[in-house]
Amino acid sequence: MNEGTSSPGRPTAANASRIDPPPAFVERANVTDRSIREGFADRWPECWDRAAAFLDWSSSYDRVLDAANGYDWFAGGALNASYNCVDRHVEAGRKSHAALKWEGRLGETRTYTYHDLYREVNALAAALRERGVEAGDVVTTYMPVLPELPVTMLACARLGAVHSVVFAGYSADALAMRLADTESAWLLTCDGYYRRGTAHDLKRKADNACLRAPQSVDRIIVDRLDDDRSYGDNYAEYATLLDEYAGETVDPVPRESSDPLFVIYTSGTTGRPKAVRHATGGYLAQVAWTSHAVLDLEPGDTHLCSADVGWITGHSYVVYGPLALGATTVLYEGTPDYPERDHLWEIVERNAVDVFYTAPTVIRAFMKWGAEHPQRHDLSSLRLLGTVGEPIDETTWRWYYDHVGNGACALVDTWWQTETGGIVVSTLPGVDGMRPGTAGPPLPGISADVVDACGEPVDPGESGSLVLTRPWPGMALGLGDSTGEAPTAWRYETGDAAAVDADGYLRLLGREGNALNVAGQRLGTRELEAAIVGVDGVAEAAVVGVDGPQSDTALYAYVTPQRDAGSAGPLRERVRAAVAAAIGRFATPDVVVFTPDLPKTRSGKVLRRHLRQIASGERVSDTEPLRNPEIVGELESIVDGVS
Ligand code: 6R9
Repeated sequence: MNEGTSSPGRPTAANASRIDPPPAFVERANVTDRSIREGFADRWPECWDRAAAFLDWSSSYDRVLDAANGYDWFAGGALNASYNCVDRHVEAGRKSHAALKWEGRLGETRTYTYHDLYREVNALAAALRERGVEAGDVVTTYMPVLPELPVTMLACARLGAVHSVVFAGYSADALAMRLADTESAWLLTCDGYYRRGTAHDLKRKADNACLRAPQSVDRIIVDRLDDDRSYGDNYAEYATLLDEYAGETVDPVPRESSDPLFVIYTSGTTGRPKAVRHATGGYLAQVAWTSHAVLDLEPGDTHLCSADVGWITGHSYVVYGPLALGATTVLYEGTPDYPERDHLWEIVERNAVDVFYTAPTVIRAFMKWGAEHPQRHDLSSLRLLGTVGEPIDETTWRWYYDHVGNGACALVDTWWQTETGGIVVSTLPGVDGMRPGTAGPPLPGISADVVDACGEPVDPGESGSLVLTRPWPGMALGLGDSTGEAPTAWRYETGDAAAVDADGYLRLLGREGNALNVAGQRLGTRELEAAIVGVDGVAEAAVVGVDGPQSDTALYAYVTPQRDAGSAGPLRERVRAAVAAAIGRFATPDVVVFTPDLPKTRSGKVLRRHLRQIASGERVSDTEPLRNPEIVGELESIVDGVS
């Protein structure tokens, strides 16, 4: 555990030196015009025309933003996301260009040209149509990062159906909740997947989830494992369907700009994950434009984003952004240290990757393993490095810049959320200087403020809450309680703490309140706590995350057992198993601390701040708000004993 009060996950240096973008990068960057910011600022919302111009519309829109009835971006326009990500590149003569390159966990590789992608998306869309899928229906997927996953997303989009991608690491319970909540009557899954060379059964979890769903679920299964299992009558085989429908085509169904493209679940403020819906036109425009302006992608580039497709980062920057631009996206199924700690660098070298996008937690792991791993490879194809998911500290930033980028790449620290759809805070790499540990200004067209508890902007350098004060195209449907408000009154509270420096760069300071960032993914403490409190023998629970010096957030679960709970060992295992079952193994607490009570205010609120300080070995100075201050000393000695 980390000691003392420093928190390496948080940037501290407000005035870290600026690094100019490498001249060789600027020379060929997509965006180099410094006036772009003014152009956007004066012409909001019309400035977002530039983003929509990256798409082909089957009917052009009449208004950039219609604020009369919620916030309707590119109102009156119609388009199809599958057409934009596939057909138009084929029509433009890029049939034989690589669209997807898949790097499997057992070292397998598969390449899909845009023409291959076109054929498979069409065949699957024909099969889904035959199985009753229509525009507006929700189709669920539950599989690891296989090429079949983006193919399914694009086949749904072609039909105007809404996809709901469920991360394969989630439990049967988590899948069942999502199936029921969306009333989804189709599921595409696979038999299992490999982790560190060992096969894991996914079909069993999918079966369990379907049993629990109130509706009947039509199932299609991808054969991933090397075994002879038969799947039974409930499943159609993906490969068989592709053969059956080979050569069939499905006309892309035009969608209104505000029709949903997909639904994705994220941690909200309550114990239950919340459904976030993204609109076809605004979302696709935002991810295409940011892929161009921030990730600097262009047709012919090879992009590797290490995120799982099941998270929003995978939706936006593994699938939709790069494919909308006609680039090559590398789908990475693996784990960075399997079979070797240079696995990712080997992939970068072999595919001559131009742009690499990952999370600080991954970079910190690389840093721990040592610079010799990237050094062993020729990474000179890289031109831009990106990071997302949590604050990146200056040390990690510099390591990434020096040892992966060899001091010659542009580096973007991109801040955004499931709700924002795409990047909203970042430097423009061909225009702005980089400042390690500081994400950058809001992108042109985005307005942000850092405010105090009364909603007043704080002084430069002071920390406060980050709010976005104008809508943007990639915003989730219905965000910020939009109905009826004039655009000037609209605001969206991001739930992140931040400070804005004198030059307008934002320093992100982590989540406020009850959300946690684990391995770059957002989890609500309430979701974890709800799972723990459901365990027989548990009276109460509170979960906090603590940043380790080099590694991920460590999860501490403070648990008050019931009087007749039995011995601690088995209860601890039941707590861990309950979290694994409700959410997934990746969310299992690192440390379970049993305590007779939790620190509480007089009104009974659990003070997680105190629990965080105790877990990180800091002194708890401020016991004034506590109803039970004596618990602090007791907890300090218990935690000392277990961590
Ligand atoms: C894209 C994604 C969103 C939360 C967000 C914030 C954290 C993301 C960050 C960052 C500091 C960055 N976050 N990018 N914090 N610097 N560059 O991660 O979406 O899973 O919804 O998480 O992640 O706390 O509020 P999501």
